[in-house]
Amino acid sequence: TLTVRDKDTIRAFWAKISTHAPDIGKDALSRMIVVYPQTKTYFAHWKDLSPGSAPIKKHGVTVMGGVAEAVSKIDDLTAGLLNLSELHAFTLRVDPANFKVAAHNIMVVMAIMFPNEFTPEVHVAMDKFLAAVARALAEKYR
Ligand code: HNI
Repeated sequence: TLTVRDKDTIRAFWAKISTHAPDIGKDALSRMIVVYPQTKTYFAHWKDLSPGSAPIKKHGVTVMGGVAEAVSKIDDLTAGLLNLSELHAFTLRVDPANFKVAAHNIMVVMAIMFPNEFTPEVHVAMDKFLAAVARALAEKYR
């Protein structure tokens, strides 16, 4: 569970980096598709799946918008992300194992882009937070 301190750490880190969210999303999605090619199947309808392509850039903004929403609903992620969970479960049918993959890629990019801000304390709080987001997104699968 996220402690009060974890939540403060996430909010403070997010406040520092959120203006760069579109770049984080673009790089994280680009990496996810290259390093975990099984995730490509969900985006097969896009014309260009190469790193940094227009649809990747656009969807990076969308996904990080979801992360921003999660930060704002950090006290009740299950309720806060219910609609997003329903969408991924019933409409998109994304294998929930991939939420962990997405979380990992987002953290890798955060660490690269913000080496000084991404301290071990931020790292552990972010790991816990994104795991909680992944659990909340998987809620509607069962
Ligand atoms: Ni995800 C659409 C957020 C992980 C595949 N996704 C969205 C939308 C948001 C979002 C927000 C847009 C919703 C809407 O249209 O109302 N996705 C998130 C978040 C995570 C995540 C916050 C995890 C951190 N999504 C994943 C993963 C996959 C995924 C791991 C597949 C590998 N998502 C999709 C697809 C769409 C999508 C596919 C629709 C895209 C499109 O172009 O139609």
